[in-house]
Amino acid sequence: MVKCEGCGAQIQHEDGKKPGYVPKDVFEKRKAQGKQLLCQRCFRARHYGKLEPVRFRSDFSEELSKIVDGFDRVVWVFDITDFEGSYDPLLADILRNSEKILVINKIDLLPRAVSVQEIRDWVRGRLESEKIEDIYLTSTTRKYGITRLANHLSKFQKVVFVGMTNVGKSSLVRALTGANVSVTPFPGTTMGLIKAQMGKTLVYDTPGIITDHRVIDFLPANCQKLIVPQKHLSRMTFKPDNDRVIFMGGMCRFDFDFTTQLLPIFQIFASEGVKFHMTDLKKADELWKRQYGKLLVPPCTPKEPSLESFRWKELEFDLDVKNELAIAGLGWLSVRRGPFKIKVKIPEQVTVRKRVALVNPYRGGMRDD
Ligand SMILES: Nc1nc2c(ncn2[C@@H]2O[C@H](COP(=O)(O)OP(=O)(O)OP(=O)(O)O)[C@@H](O)[C@H]2O)c(=O)[nH]1
Ligand SMILES: [Mg+2]
Repeated sequence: MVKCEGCGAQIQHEDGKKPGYVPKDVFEKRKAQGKQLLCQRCFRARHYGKLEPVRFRSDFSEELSKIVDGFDRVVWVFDITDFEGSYDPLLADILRNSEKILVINKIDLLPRAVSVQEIRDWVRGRLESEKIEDIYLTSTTRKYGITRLANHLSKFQKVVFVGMTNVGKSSLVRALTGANVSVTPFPGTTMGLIKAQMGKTLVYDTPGIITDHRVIDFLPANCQKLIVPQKHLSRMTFKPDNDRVIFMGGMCRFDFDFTTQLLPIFQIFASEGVKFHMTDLKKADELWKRQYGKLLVPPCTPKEPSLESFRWKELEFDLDVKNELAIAGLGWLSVRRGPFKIKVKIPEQVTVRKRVALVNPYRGGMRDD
């Protein structure tokens, strides 16, 4: 079986809409020239920055549960900017009995004042019930933590990188092994198991586990690219009155309720592609309808997906200093002055969680960097 060396999909020449497609003549030509064997989708993603949807996006979790015992170590990868979106109980269950280490990736995107130790302690606290051998913090873009991770993994013969889509598994495999696997800002890039080598250690990349509990999971590929943070997280401070409404794009609306004299203050962290908008309660409904997918991004267009296509849930939280409210696949709100009540309106499937603050508001941690 010949596999695409970028995404691991089985190469086929019959159906352009299925994974692994490449026209036979193109494939033979690349092979004869000794070039890397890529499917059309990987080729286009790399050269034109486009990811084409494939009709059959099969879920890898079932296959993973069958093969996971065959590895000496499982490397469970998380994206620190989307911890809620990176944790999936189904995947945790599959990995329950595996010897595993955790890699917390993309730490370059956090404010620099958050120390490595703080991140590590916070993650340990969040995953108290999981049996984890060790935690490694990495940034593939800054080459941070890669050598330490390589040293640890070199003790084993066969390791596998697993996690949700887009957390940076392929970027890590690439950084560790030099293999030219496909890395793109679109979730769902890797389509099959890919074997690479780091010294004597075999390192396997896998397709990400697909979910529908992150905001990005509902967006078409071109919009996902805009909403997945690449180089920076944007951060905005708000001090809303009671009759204000804040939109975090068109797919997340905050309403408030507080009786305290001091107005609450909080910051919202998200990708630069997410557009915030504060408005009066009286104008909010109309603005939402009119600007959804226009001023209020994501989504990137009013129709993909439309406001009417979602079932919306409304959740209420009591927030205070040292709390954050995380919206999976979108960003999080960090309280600087409270207490206050917040109502969140969001598509039914999206995970929203009140959590202990990752970014501590008391520790000069808010300087812009
Ligand atoms: N800022 C930052 N971006 C990163 C880092 N690691 C990966 N990325 C970006 O995250 C996106 C996804 O990376 P991939 O390596 O393709 O993620 P993956 O987990 O293999 O994704 P799937 O194959 O879809 O499951 C790409 O745009 C990467 O450039 C990092 O350490 N910092
Ligand atoms: Mg990948």
